[in-house]
Amino acid sequence: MKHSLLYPVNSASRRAVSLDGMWKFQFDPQSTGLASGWTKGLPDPVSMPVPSSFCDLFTDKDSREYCGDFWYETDFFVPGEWQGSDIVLRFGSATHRARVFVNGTEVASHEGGFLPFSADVTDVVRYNTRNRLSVLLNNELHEYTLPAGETAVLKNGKKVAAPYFDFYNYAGLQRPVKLLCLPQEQIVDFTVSHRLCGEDAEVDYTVETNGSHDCTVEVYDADGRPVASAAGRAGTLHIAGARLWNVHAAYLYTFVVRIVDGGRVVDEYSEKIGIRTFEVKDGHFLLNGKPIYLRGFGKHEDADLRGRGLDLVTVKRDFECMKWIGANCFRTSHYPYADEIYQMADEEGFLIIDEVPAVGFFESLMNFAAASQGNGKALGYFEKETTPTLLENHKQALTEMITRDKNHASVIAWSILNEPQCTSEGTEAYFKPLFDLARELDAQKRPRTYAIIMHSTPETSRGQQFADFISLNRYYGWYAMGGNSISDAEEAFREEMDGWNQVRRGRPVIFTEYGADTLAGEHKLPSVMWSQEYQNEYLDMNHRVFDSYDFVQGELVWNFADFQTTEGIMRVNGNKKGIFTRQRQPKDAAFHFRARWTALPDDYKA
Ligand code: GCB
Repeated sequence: MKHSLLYPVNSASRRAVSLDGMWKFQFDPQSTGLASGWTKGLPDPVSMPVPSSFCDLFTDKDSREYCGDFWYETDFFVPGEWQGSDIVLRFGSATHRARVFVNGTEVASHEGGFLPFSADVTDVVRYNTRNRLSVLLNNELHEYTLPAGETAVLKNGKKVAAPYFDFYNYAGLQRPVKLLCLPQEQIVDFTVSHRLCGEDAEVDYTVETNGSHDCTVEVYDADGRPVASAAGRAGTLHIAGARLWNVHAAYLYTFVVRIVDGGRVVDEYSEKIGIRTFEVKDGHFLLNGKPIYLRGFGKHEDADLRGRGLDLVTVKRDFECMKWIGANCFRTSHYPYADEIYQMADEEGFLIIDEVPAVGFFESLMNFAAASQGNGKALGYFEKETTPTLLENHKQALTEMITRDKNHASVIAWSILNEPQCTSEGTEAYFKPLFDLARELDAQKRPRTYAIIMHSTPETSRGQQFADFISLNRYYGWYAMGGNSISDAEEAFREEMDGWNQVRRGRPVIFTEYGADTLAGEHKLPSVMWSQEYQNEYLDMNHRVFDSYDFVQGELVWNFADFQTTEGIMRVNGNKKGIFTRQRQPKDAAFHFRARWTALPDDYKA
């Protein structure tokens, strides 16, 4: 049976219990735990909070940098009154891959560290008593996994992660874990797409179940008043005088989906959904038919101590900072974020470009930097022996992301890769099936894009033809022609933009990255690179270029906040391109952006 990616809810027929808290944890460097019976109990565990990355909690370097197999363990109670129902464990994610055991029996495995999966444990749990849950995780990187990298072995025998990407390889149970009790006949999936008809809206829906009984859907407004209903597994809901979901003015309806057997409710699931349309038309993004200029950030799930662990305090602060600065959009660079972040974006009226963890697809080591310098290394990535495996993993992650996120009003586009090698022969054969798959899976037919690296130009990119809008990562004035050469940078930038205008075929262009590393507190007059003053000069130059091309329809600066990376000569304890510090306090540039973004009209360049 297809595993449901529906968000866990409590309802007349469903129970969801959080298993978050302090678990047990142990490294397994020789990968002998399974054979040694660790599913019967970890021999020498330490305590470990869930959700969190494990890395930054330790005080020794070997533990922080640990790469290989590691175990989490807890126990959970299953009430006797749940007998006869389906008992399911739901992991918000497990990075990067996991095998799950209950009372010693393997119940699930999953590849990919940024999307949910579940395990049906009905046949292995014991009722009215505690059950042991053991999870064997692994955080190694390979050239055929998402994200991509290598696993090296030091002379002392320890494995180390060598990411092909510029963020720390945080791992662990980084998102909530839940125990679910579901009816045997259950709703597996629910999908909506919207049409506006004058003052009204029509919502086409489909319900997928694992049984044969009929379904109903009811829609309630924010005050709990019923506004529409329909019966059947597919149909159309007519909402008279619909209140539309909008940027910074979100409005959410509650959709209640039921499986019914005569008058009996077999299963009930509910979801808050905003009604809106989004499309690319005549060189513009149209939200509910009106032009919208995108402004905001590339982000990371990244914070002190918890690493990539979901932390609602950080999530709340991030949204407050984004509202304060006048942003309306962010990209989930470079992986799908926790469910709860999309729910918050739905509530707050933010637009999301949702990105699958396809990052590091370049043939070189510190590849995001090497590649942008065109340093002569072989660049082909999609012509390898491992490419078919990579493509299968990529399709799986894309399918899971779209299945999970398709009903969010906040999600306006799919980003299918970040900075892939896209100039060599294998590009078309690799890209086409993925772009086709995204179109096929998404009932709302959201536009598809991918973030194009500096090295791929209008003349050389073989991938851009597939994108519904063009997304550029550009660092003129930072990685190229920085500091006193910034006037050359501007000239070269404009030349490239003229080139994109030649090939864009009416499509809008946005910047999914531009930015300059800046140390909070570093000042210098006149400016030098890394100072607050240079960050502002760099931004002024970039914005001058954006403002002079009408086809530029969005600017997402890199990055919302400083974030952790692997140590090395390119980074000072992390990437410092944040407009906010890692502690979410403003650098000077934050005030610069606030002045610009709060003054730009929503329909700038309409
Ligand atoms: C990029 C990458 C991003 C890096 C950024 C940088 O092009 O997409 O992951 O962090 O550049 O700061 O170099």
